[in-house]
Amino acid sequence: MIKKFRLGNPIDTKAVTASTEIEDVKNFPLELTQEERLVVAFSLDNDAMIFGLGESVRGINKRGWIYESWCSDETEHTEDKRSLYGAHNFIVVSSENGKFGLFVDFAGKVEWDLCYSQPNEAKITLCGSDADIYFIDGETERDIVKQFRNIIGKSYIPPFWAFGYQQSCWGYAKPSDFTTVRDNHRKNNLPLDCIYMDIDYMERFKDFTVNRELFPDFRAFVSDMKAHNIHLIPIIDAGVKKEEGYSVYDEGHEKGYFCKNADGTDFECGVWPGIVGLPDFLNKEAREWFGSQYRTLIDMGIDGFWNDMNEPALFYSKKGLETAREKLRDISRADVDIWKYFDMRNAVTSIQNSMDDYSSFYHNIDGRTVCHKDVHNIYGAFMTNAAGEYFEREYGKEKLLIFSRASYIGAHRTSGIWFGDNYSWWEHILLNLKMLPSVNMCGFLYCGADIGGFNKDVTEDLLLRWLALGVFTPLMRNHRALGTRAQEAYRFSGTEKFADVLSVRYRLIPYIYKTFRRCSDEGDMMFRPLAFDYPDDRLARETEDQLMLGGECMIAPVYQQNKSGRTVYLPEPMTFVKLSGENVSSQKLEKGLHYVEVELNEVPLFIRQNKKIPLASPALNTAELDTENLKYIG
Ligand code: MIG
Repeated sequence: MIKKFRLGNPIDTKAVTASTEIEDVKNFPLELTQEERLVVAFSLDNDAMIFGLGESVRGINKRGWIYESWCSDETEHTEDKRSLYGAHNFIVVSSENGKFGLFVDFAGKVEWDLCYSQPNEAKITLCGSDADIYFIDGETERDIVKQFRNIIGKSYIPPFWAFGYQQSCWGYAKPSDFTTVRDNHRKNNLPLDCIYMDIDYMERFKDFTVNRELFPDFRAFVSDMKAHNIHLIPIIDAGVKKEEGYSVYDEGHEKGYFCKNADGTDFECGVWPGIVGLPDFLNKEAREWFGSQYRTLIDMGIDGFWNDMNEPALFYSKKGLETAREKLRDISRADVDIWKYFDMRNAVTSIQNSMDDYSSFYHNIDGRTVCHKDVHNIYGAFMTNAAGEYFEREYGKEKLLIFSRASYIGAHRTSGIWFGDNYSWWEHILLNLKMLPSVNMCGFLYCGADIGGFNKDVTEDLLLRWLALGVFTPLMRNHRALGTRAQEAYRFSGTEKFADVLSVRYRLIPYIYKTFRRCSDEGDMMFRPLAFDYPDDRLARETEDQLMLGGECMIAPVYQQNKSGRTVYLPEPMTFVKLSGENVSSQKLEKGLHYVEVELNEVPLFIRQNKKIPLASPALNTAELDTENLKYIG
């Protein structure tokens, strides 16, 4: 049962597609304070657990921390943080006394104090007084999620080839960087379907342009890659470079499609291209205009994109920069003591992604002027919807790949997400795992983390262990930052080990794809906490490093260095399978705790009693994958 409550006059976030009757606020089942800020509060038993909040740090059980829904270009995903790139305002509370779901449909900032200030109290504070709040009653966690998914519409399904293995790196620039990656994968029997183009392919970081010095004939280059079954996936950033004669900028400026200052002039800020205008994706006309720009690249043969910097990330605004310079000028006139030194440092660093800036520019939503800070959390989602809606309209469903860094619920219908700038840290394998069920709850099915880690230096064993989790995630992309240690699968001594793990992905694609489609259709989760399937089993409920996958499997990757295996908890008897290249070994295990050994070139998988899953023969890309002749294991 879903109950919808409307407080004030909320902005349409486009999260919910179903029309639900609005209930009298007097019947709201939790404590609700309606002042300048809406506050929802409830108390929890000692045993109660809280699931959800999509892309966030910390555990599968969210209890015991304070989170903020505020799309952020967060460079360090450590447990002290409160926000990451997405704003996913949905939780499920589960205790012996009952279970319910709560969705706060609100475009501004939301603070989730989940037993942080008080051990048994949850307090959700909205930075505003206009919102739709949904309360969902249900028997099980999974059923509550299904009801929620039912009102937000079906999840995006990418093209089939997007389930192949993908290689990315900030820094691939010239054609030979891409052909080298392609050829080295082939030469070493390493499968591959996509190579990403980061900002380096553009002309002076201008969206929808290609650097002609690097790519004199881009169309021919794209088609040559296609002939080798490789899809090139360029990045698109939110900001449009201010440059006279650059048609996208000129048109956006003339038609008034950029976000505005209070005085009606374009708000200007600095990102990779230098000074940019921020397209007003909340303005329908501007949104459609931006969406149609992707055509330039599609006409050259491109069939996939990733949208970046759309929280939006701001390095500085013109005003912020001026204030910083003034402060520095003042400081430079005085003697510098240690406090002045800190002031000096802060003067520069504090202007990035600053609340002052987010509070100072405006959108035009159907003629109504709205301050950015009140709609911040839907900005990136609307950018991606602009693209996704255009693609579907012009090219049909399941034709183009699109995923985004920033997101809000609703964007799950038009795109996927990736989890942003993680580190080459072992603990980030685990964080990757924990986010999967939470984002699935919110409808984001096509998702994954930067495998191997984005920031800092990878090691061979870290990458292999991470890939052994990545073989199960719909988006399986190895990506890293400029200047970090190279991490393509052919860069290490044990290339065959990588071939063993990557071929497991291709063997599993028919199963993963089918499960994915079913979950999109039925509003189900592909990855679930063990707690959802074994609600009466305390050990299962508290398990934070294993997940249920589809209706048949459980996964439990090794995520620590120098381990020959790991301890795993089986809530029921299962078949323990190790997959490696062509090899499959299996062993029946009883319910309970086990230590299982897993080599670096093996992918561990657990199949439930009386269940079977299909395996294909290994292939070097999805085009060559035989999806008909399958062998069943279990
Ligand atoms: O400020 O385009 O998360 O994947 O490689 C960094 C360069 C901008 C952030 C993305 C990352 C991408 C990088 N971008």
